Amino acid sequence: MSELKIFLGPPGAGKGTQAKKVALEFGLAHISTGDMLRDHISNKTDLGKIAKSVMDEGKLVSDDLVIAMLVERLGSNDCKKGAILDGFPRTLPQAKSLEEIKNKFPVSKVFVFEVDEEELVQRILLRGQTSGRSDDTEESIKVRFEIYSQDTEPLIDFYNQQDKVVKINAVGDIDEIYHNIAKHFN
Ligand code: B4P
Repeated sequence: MSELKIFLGPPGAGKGTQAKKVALEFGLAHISTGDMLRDHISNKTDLGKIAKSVMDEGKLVSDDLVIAMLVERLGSNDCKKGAILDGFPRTLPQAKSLEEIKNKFPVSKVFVFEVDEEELVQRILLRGQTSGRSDDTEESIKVRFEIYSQDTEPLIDFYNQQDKVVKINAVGDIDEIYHNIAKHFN
């Protein structure tokens, strides 16, 4: 069985920053649906063409497309030792899609990144100055926050009911946050 660990939190909470470090240290696959979609956009695939405008507006790419992309990715060899899901699931249907494959890929823990909104806006606008990410704009950030509270935040309850949630204070020193996460891995 290949256990999945989910990194869940608002846009700019540092899920990607921490997922990269943890995956490297513990030899797990790092699956960022945001990075995968951005690769599709750069490679001008059919999926990339659909995703581009949706992502620029700060909205979510449709569940069907993202779930199919994720399930295909889990079939890769590097996921056999387990994977960190960075930015998936973001909706209840996406979470339920993981329930359907739980015999092979059980979710063992869900790390919920907590950061206040003011800090998040500052981080994303700062990233926007260097990343070239076309969704790091004030307009898009507003939509992304709304969607997070409407579609993604309810997942915290969903996983709380399964007793899988680990809350992480994701403000402060990146290495300190990393250690608080890493102590839950073995
Ligand atoms: P993502 O790529 O997941 O983008 P994100 O939520 O903004 O990033 P993250 O929280 O990983 O922040 P990061 O580590 O970079 O999604 C982008 C878009 O893709 C979505 O809006 C959606 O359209 C689409 N998408 C993705 N997954 C989807 C899904 N499952 N379903 C449908 N659509 C989907 O950190 C942010 C910044 O903060 C960085 O600049 C970092 O350097 C900085 N930072 C990190 N930790 C810090 C700290 N402790 N202190 C100060 N700064 C810090």
